Amino acid sequence: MQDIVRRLDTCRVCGRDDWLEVTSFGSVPLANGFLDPADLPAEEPAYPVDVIVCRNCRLMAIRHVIRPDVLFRHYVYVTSESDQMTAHMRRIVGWCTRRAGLAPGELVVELGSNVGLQLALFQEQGQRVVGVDPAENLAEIANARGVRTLPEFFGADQGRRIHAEQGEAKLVLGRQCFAHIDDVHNVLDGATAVLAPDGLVAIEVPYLLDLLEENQFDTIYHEHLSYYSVTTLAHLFARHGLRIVDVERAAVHGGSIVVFAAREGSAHPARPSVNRLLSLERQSGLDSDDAYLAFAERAHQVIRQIGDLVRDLAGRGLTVAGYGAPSKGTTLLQFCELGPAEVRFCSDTTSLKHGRLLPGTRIPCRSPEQARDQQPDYYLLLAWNYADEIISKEQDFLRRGGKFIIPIPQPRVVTAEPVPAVA
Ligand code: JHZ
Ligand code: ZN
Repeated sequence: MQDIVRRLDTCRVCGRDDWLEVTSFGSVPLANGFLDPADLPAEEPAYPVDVIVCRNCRLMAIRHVIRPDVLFRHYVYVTSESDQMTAHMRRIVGWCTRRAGLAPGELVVELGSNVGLQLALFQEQGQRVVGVDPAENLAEIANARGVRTLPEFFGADQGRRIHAEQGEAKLVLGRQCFAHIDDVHNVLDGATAVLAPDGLVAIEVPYLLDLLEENQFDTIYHEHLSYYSVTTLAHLFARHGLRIVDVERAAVHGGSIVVFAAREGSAHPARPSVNRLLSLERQSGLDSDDAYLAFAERAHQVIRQIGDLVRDLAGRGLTVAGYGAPSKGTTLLQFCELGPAEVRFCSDTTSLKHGRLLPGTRIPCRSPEQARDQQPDYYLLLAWNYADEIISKEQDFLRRGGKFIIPIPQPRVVTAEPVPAVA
């Protein structure tokens, strides 16, 4: 059996080994390694979170790569059915349909398709779909809802097999999974094996520029192997005969990009968005070391500020709980060294997490119904990417005097809007 962790020595995009060592966030257990209180390990394995940047292609990455089956064969992250995510998934269908000229009966292949919510929307408008997702528990749910899903890691073999069985795909989509992939060349070989000559590859990743500018240090954990800019993706795609023809920015997951790529020789024209973002990245200094080093400094400062704020509140006898138990939240709590003494519990809507303890910190995770009986003075908003939606649905909590702490870009407290005085 292969070791659980490997060191990234050469860049997974360009193959060079000229790394800038940006920072280390220490060693922590895996962000989605929720624990069963009836079967607690004496010790949880912890792995370093060390951030590096390739000086050649500017890929930002973490040094320690966990074997993918350990992370993804059984997975607790289920695509959110929140209003924001549902609207985004509908927008994705519109963007892809227009750009790829998708007609009924044509094939859409999605990698990392989770429980099949995105593909179901393509199916609704008449496309044939195949999902590929290594999480056996999630593929089963997708198949049960009628979205054909192979419980596998997508790669060259899968691309060729789908092509042989289903013909060419007009669209190969990968939403929020590409940053999890170590052997990106194998995955792009799979994509080009099944892609129609005039088809499009659409990849959605969290945007490196947003991560750096918004101090999103908590999105750096073992599942996220790579942190991409358009510059680096263009470099990567070019190695596979693909060129980026368009980019959309989207607010999901704290700021993401959806990059559309076509075959070199195809007729898809490149839209102005591509050059616009490439120059924005240059202007923002992504091609220099400073942008990354300055981010690291800010990140450590924010980690200290969040820890101090929460410890101070808990020390004054106020109760604090986590709102959401996202991967980035379990990460944030670990980096800030906050445990059950400071954060009593986390409330989360995902049933797979209920009754479990958060990895590392061992803070209990409860359902929102259970949490309602013991509302804290402060909710630390760990699912900050859903801040607007959550704050608007938790107006009662705020009206009763409850407060939210939004941790990034800098921790700030949100209270109820003062009620305007009646004249
Ligand atoms: P959410 C996941 O990150 C993991 P996470 C993964 N590695 C990745 O790359 C990104 O997604 C894209 C809960 N919640 O979506 C549900 C509430 O409790 O930000 C979720 O557990 N109440 C694949 O895990 C969590 O918050 C609510 O009202 O950081 C949000 O997790 C809402 C809206 C959410 O993903
Ligand atoms: Zn590189």
